[in-house]
Amino acid sequence: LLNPRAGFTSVRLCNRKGLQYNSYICVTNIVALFRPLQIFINNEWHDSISGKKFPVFNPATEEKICEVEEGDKADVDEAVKAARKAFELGSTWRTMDASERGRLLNKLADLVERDRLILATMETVDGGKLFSTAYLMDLGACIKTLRYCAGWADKIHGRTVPMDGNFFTFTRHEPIGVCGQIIPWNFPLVMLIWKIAPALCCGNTVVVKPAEQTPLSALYMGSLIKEAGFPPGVVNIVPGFGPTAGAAISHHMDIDKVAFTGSTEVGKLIKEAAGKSNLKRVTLELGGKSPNIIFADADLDAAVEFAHIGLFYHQGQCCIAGSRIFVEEPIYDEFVRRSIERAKKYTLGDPLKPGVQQGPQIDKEQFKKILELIESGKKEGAKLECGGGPWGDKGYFIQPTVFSNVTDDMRIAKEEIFGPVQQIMKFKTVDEVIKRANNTTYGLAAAVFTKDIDKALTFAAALQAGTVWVNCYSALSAQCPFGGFKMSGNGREIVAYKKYKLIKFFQTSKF
Ligand SMILES: *[C@@H]1O[C@H](CO)[C@@H](O)[C@H](O)[C@H]1NC(C)=O
Ligand SMILES: *[C@@H]1O[C@H](CO)[C@@H](O)[C@H](O)[C@H]1NC(C)=O
Ligand SMILES: CC(=O)N[C@H]1CO[C@H](CO)[C@@H](O)[C@@H]1O
Repeated sequence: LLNPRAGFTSVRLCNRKGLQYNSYICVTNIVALFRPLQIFINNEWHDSISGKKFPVFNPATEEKICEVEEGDKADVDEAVKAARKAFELGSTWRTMDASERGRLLNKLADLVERDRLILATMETVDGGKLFSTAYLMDLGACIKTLRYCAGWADKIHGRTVPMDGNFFTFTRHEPIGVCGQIIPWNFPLVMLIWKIAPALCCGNTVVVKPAEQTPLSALYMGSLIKEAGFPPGVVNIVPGFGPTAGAAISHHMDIDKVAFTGSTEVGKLIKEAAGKSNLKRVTLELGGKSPNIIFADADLDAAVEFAHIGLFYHQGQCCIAGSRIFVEEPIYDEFVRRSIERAKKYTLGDPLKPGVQQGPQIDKEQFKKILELIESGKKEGAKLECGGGPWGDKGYFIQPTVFSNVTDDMRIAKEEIFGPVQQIMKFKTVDEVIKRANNTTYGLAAAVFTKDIDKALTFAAALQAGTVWVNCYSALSAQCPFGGFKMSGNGREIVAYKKYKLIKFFQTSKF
């Protein structure tokens, strides 16, 4: 793949411990990396039944990278058939030792590690993610999550229950069955692994639909899954669109569980489809408008930096983005001043290039939506401190933007922006800020910055969110389940995909 005649760029990466990686990325011959481009069913590559394909674009250049086979209902049906067959009692997968499932997941982790450079390059070219972030953070998280779940495979234990009467009861933990998994475009590979690894470690089979914006790394994973030695049909990957392939998965009568990461609007459609079809189990990880509360006694340098990263990471395209920053009155002006200074430091550009700190938004639709919300902020009376418009003459770049003087009723304080746009609000009392922080339909994450442990614990209890960070933001790891409250979804990611039955024995005598 690394053809020496093609143009290379040398990239030096540094992680927080100062370790350096020297890597070479082929930039002119990049399209050659993107193989295969078909639907993956039964460990084989297929064209779409309809004959349709769809284009995939590089958001930094707006250029078409390649075309991918477009799966819809007919292809999902084939994938489900393969997954069902692989899940049958007596199949290779069902009779495999649990420790062997763990070994396969570890083998897959090894292959992802081997091809880390290729996968990180795909995430960058296809999804606009900074190469250094993709290589270190995204691929790092993928490998760790695969290994974490590999370790779980042979440690899925049940319980014994001291039931009244002459009964002995134990639980038998089993895989759920065929699982449909619908992946978002903001973390294409991490979200894919977060979904397939906890399903596979328990012995489920899966039908995965990557986002139409970012299907390439998922398809590459298909080739690694086959190489690792997973039996045919255990993992099936159907690239396509939400209203066709995604809807086919959520309505399918032979899918036992659907897991989705994406918007609250689509999450509602999926839950409805599950209800109207076979009442399949549903796990949803949806939008957020997470509050980040900064008290005057906080370490100001740390609070400014975490609030900044908590919002601007990956161009603001994170469901956990801390997009409502409440700052206590005495430090408000200083916090705003430092936040503007921080946001102005960016170098925007092609995310493959070394030194670039901010890449493009994913596509034109998101780009336009973000600019429209920025306009609404200006109109509704927020103070635009910096940024506020597009950047460059091609690609979907938006200047890092900071709004101060934001009030709770403004659209930028209520709607998920999913872009590099920071909202800073002022508060005076503890009671007031708890009410305001919770006054949203979302409940994904929240943070509080204070040196007062009593305040920290009060907020940890009062904030309605699936994760509450204290004096930090965005801390995530394979060991911690992830998910939200309220309209940010239900269920948790990186938890075993299993169900259990109670098995009750009658004993004629009691001891
Ligand atoms: C802040 O907003 C209020 C109205 O919400 C307005 O009266 C005031 O002038 C604004 N201040 C600044 C500095 O923009
Ligand atoms: C909640 O927000 C709405 C506007 O979105 C506002 O009318 C209401 O007063 C707020 N409630 C509290 C307790 O802040
Ligand atoms: C909208 C909402 O959920 N508001 C809640 C926020 O938190 C306070 C205090 O915990 C509740 O009383 C509100 O109902």
